[in-house]
Amino acid sequence: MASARPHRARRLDRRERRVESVAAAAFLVVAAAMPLALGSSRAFAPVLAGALVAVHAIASRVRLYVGAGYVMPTQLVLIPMLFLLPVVSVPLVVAAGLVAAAGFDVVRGRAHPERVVTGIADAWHAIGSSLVIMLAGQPGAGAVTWQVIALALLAQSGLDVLTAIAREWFGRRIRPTLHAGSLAMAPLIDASLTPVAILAASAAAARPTSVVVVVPLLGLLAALSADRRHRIEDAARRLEALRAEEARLDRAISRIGQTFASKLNSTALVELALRTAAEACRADRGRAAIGERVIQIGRSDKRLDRALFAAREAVEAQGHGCGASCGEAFALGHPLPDGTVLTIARSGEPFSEDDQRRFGSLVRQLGVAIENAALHERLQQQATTDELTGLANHRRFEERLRHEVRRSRRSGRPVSLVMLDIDDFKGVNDTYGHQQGDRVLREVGTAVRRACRSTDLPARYGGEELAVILPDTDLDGACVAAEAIRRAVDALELPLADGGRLGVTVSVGVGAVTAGGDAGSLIAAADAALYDAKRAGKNRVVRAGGRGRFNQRSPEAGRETAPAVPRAIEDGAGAAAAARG
Ligand code: GH3
Ligand code: MG
Ligand code: MG
Repeated sequence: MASARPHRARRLDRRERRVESVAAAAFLVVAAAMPLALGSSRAFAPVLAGALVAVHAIASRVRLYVGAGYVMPTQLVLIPMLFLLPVVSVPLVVAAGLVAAAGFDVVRGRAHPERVVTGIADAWHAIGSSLVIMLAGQPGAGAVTWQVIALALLAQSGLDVLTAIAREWFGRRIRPTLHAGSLAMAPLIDASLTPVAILAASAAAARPTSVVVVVPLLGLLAALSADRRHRIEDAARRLEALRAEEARLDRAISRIGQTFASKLNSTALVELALRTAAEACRADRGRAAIGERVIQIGRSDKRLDRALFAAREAVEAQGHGCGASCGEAFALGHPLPDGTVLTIARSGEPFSEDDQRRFGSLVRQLGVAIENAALHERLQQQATTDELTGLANHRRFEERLRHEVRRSRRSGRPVSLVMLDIDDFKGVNDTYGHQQGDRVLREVGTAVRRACRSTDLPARYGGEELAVILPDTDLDGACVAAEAIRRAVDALELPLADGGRLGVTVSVGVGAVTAGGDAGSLIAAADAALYDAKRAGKNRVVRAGGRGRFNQRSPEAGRETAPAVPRAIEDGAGAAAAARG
């Protein structure tokens, strides 16, 4: 009969192996004891037994999949065995058929030799029906009553279900409810095959070779079972594809998350778009050139790269998204509004229209995202930059100063502040006009920026007052930097409308964060030093606190008493002060 066994493609573990070995050994003991203890009136025909073993082996290779397991239509052979062979030998002959089928798989390398042991244990059911037929007096197929057949079926199914439950429970801790489907189906299939099997047995009683009549039926069942298996495998493959699709979607969603986190930088956006497009369209490589910058994803491959290049050329020639190929490499390209072309490529299979549509839509959305990013960057820039000087504005200055002071408090590293004010700037406005005043402010801003390190932050504090934050710089270092700034401004010679040139100076106050100090007190200290520099005669650097405050003077004595009006520099006359107007 059918052994109602769960499908088992894998190797047995230790526990299962033990349980299967015990089940097989117990079967062999019982099956071998039966002929010895009970004897038989029928003679054993080796050729017929061999033929039945072969047909049983064929039948046990046909698997009718039900529930979580399968059922084998071996009932078609078991019944003829019961009426043609000595009944006491039937369990061993059935086991031989099962072992032959398993051995065939083992020889072909499709099963582990342990499958032979489970094959023997699968023969338990045959003991049930054999005992019933024997107790009924071993009637022939033509003489058997339906009551005997029903009883034999019941004993066979009972034993089969019991051993199946026991083996699964002890071997794998699988509850009977989990394989109830195949457990219930096995007796039903056996019962429905029994009438045909009895007819085959009756025919074989007259002519033993007639037993092969069951073979075409087995063929039909095998074909149906193979078709069912293919359908199941097909569904499993589709499920697998759906899972892969789902995983791709997950990855795409996580990319969108990265986009949110990417601070809307256009290069990062293009790279994310390429990766997402490659994922969505199953491409192996992607490329985009933004100005001098080339963004590439995937492994470098000459053929794919040629296809990418061809796609870019095609897009540039036609002005819209299109595909190109190079042998077995296929590429898609699509332009951004600024003319940048994004391309993706894969080998083996051309891109579908769906791929083209998806890629085009992604690149269009990327275009919008890049425009937004540029706008965002511009607004960000505007919000933090002083328009006239191009330096950081007051807001950014305050934020950065607070940040640096907090950092300094945590790390113990110093931070200094330089504040500078253009000397006699009112005079510049009054003498040369407001526009010239703006020009001076701009040039002073540029000179200050150039004199700073990249880690410093020069800012317009307000009016004609500038400031520089110097992270990781102590008061001494900041005074050196301040002096360099003062000199840089002092060296400026700004062209005037009349061909002359204008000199400009700044007074500088320097402060540094002291223990427990905050941004406000740092500004106050630097501002006070700046005030001192003004009072001391301008065009000089004064440090906050310390000995007498006035500790960095302009080296030029003439500057000690700077004029209250701007200096117009006479050609070749150096720093001679000559006020105009
Ligand atoms: P001191 O050496 O004491 O600093 O003298 P000062 O003339 O520079 O001082 P004061 O603060 O009296 O004058 C500052 C002037 O700077 C007043 C204001 O009109 C001018 N100013 C402020 N912001 C701008 C600007 O953006 N452009 C121009 N052209 N002038 C400005
Ligand atoms: Mg001033
Ligand atoms: Mg001022």
